[in-house]
Amino acid sequence: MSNAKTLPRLLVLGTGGTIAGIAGDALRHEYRPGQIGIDEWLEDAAHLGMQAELTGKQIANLGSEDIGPDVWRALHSAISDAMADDAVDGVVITHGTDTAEETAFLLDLTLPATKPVVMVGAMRPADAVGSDGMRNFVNAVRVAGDPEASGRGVLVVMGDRVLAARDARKVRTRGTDDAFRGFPRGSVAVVTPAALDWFGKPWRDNTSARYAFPAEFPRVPVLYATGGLETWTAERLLGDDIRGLVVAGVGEGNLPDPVRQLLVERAQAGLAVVRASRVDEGLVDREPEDDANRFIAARALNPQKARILLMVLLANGKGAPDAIQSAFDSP
Ligand code: DAS
Repeated sequence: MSNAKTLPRLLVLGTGGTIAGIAGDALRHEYRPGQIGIDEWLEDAAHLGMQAELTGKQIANLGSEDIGPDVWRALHSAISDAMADDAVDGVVITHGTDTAEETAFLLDLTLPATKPVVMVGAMRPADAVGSDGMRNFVNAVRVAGDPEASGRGVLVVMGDRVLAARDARKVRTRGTDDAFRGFPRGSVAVVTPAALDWFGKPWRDNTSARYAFPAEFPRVPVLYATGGLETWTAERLLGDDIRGLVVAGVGEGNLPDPVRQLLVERAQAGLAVVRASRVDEGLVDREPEDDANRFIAARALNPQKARILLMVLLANGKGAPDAIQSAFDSP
């Protein structure tokens, strides 16, 4: 991190999303994500007087619903280089909100925590009435420029809140100040363009990544449980080529018994099965039958982030239930 006299030097990686989107008119008739390039964005931001030196790099310009392994890999590579570059003090990633929690968590698992990495998005396009993107971006720059932001893994800045990647969730499809929440831990800081207040000390000291970035992402589908769920739905997912399965269970990760029995057979034959919950703030703890069933409890991770963690674990050769469970247990 540069000393107090010089401005922090931040790499800004653009991937698209609504923050780089345009509405076309106040009624959002022609809304399209990923229309503004990162260099244009930084030019628009230059007059705001942010206390940082910003360098842009366009990684992609997509709605985040279209972001997957290719963009994840490009982001991971660019941030890994930045982590090793003494001329870079921190990284900001502009990203769509729809899958921000998945990208942020994947990077949190596969990067060292030695420099600030801050993801930021927007709920309204840049030209919409009441657009939130530039405020969120200025907040993200303030966070990424603070040495205190190191040692916290990847952070997500939305709506004046700073969330840890493991906790961050998009909880509303509309609205700007409460679209993202942290679960089970709430905000780890509050931020405005004028002030940044941390709650508590950094919690990560790993100078190297906890897991290697997957060379290939194993196939891990999510089975969404509903009332009256029948086994045929699960059977469609249980192809021979899948390595794991995440259940978005009803309640605390529950399933109709015939479906549960089908998954028990596959789990006992070696498939990694994680019980998560479709309930928004749903904690899923181990139950006595999990040992015999060879199931794993997702604890505080929602289904989409449980899938990210399970893919990373399987790609890193951690397929035994107890190794998987301890990774889900440790924040
Ligand atoms: N267009 C969606 C996305 O890119 C929404 C957004 O960014 O807010 O995630």
